[in-house]
Amino acid sequence: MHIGLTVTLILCCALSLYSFGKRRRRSGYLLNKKVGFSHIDKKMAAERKVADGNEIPKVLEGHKYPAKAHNLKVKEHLLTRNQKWPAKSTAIFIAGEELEGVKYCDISKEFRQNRYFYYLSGVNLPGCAILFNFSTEKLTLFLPNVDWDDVIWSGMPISLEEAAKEFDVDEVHYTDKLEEIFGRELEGFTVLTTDLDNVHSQEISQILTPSEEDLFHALDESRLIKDWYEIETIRKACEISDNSHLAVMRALPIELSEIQIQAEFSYHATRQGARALGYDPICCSGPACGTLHYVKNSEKLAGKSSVLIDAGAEWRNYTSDVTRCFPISGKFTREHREIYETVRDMQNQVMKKIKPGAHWESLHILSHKILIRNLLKLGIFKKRFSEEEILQRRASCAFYPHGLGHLMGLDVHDVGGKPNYEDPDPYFRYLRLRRPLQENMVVTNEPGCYFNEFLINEFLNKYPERAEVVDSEVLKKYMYIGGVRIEDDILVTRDGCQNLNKITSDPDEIERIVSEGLSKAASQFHIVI
Ligand SMILES: *[C@@H]1O[C@H](CO)[C@@H](O)[C@H](O)[C@H]1NC(C)=O
Ligand SMILES: CC(=O)N[C@H]1CO[C@H](CO)[C@@H](O)[C@@H]1O
Ligand SMILES: [Mn+2]
Repeated sequence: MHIGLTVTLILCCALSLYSFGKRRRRSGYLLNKKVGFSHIDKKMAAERKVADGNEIPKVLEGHKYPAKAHNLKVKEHLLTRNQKWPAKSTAIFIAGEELEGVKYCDISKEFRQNRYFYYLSGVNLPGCAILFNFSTEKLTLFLPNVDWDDVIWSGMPISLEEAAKEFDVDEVHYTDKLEEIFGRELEGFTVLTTDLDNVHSQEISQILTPSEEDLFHALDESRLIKDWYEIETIRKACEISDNSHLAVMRALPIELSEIQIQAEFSYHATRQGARALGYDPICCSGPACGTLHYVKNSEKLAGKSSVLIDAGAEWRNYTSDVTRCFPISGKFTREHREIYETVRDMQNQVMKKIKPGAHWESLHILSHKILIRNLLKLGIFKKRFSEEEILQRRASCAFYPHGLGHLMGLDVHDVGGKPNYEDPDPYFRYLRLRRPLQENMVVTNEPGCYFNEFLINEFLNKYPERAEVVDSEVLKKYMYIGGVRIEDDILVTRDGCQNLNKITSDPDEIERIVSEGLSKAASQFHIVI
């Protein structure tokens, strides 16, 4: 195991023991073999802290979302990229998302703020716009005009004064001031914008320069490297996910189907203040675990042995992205355990190599090599072929067709990764991060190993030179597992990395957690039905 991780585990363990007597623990469980799960469980039952849905991490208290700093970063990237944009006459403008109605009725679709807009403003309200003047470095927020009909139903909107206090901006106006300000104060300016989708004034549309590649480049390069505020926000999202994954693992008596796994996760995430999940959760069992983006979540667990859940809470618009696998019976079957250990080996070996300067492509290939080494040991790959030979033939992509991981932040697959989905090499086609790591990137480390008829046909059987290296008799024995993926969110630090997730991936520990849960009656869980 990674040194940093071990130290964190030991530290947290010591801290939590200390706090039993002194005060309540702040966050969820950090599980450690030496303490023993039952011991923690009993203690926790007696002293359990009830989640506070409004809690914010201490470090973030009293701080605004750093919108101004984000605008300055974008400005710097833009000016460095292209001399064409002089600071004295360039500005950026983005109109944020609006509430969108559902056809033929009077409810709205769930609001999801434009991530570029949020990055530059920290504002989650619909119908706003933001203007940043490179010359004065003044950041102006425009709130939607007050719609008095709307006040009847929704109450008073935020006032100009309140908005100026809440957000990190220099000035706040209503949108009815937009044309005047554009006409009077931006003469001779190039005003760059991402798109004109929510710009309703003809006059303003004509002034704006949409879709400029340099602007997207600057925005993406800025979002690529997270500042301390973003890191702490992501850390909170991760903590919520850790607790929710733990809840799922220990609630099998009330999880009879995949949808109830999803229910358990969402319920616990919401209780802790996550107003949304970062993406549709993938909850699968048995052979369905082999479908990479399975979102049906509709099968029963009965008769299966494996579960895979890939779900991440979103907190203040920053997401987490975590995958765990466990045995439904509380005990891994032999094959399931073998594949689990294989994937864990892949993840651990990669973890040791994550640091600034490391090439993600090389780490991705490293994870393939470890997969091949393990599948050779299991006899799935025939022993007369060398590791290098199997790699050259691209045979392992039949079991591990996706990338090692991706950037994560405001979006689950965050911007700036420079993927090439046209890459003819199947090892790299789905790799979403194609550049060296830098300090304060947040990436997922999520290797996997799958047994899926479609993948096997597509990536193996269509290529005789690949099919040749696989022992199909041995392979058959593993099909029922479907697949295993282990995924954690990793912060690249100055000289290494930090795992932002604390939920255990140790198979013994997982067996213990699942078994503890199974030893309870359904009536011991908080359910009415
Ligand atoms: C932008 O900067 C220019 C030049 O300094 C200034 O004249 C103008 O008033 C500013 N406009 C806005 C909207 O901040
Ligand atoms: C879905 C979600 O978490 N949205 C949040 C985005 O950020 C704002 C402000 O920080 C929150 O109010 C939203 O709930
Ligand atoms: Mn992921």
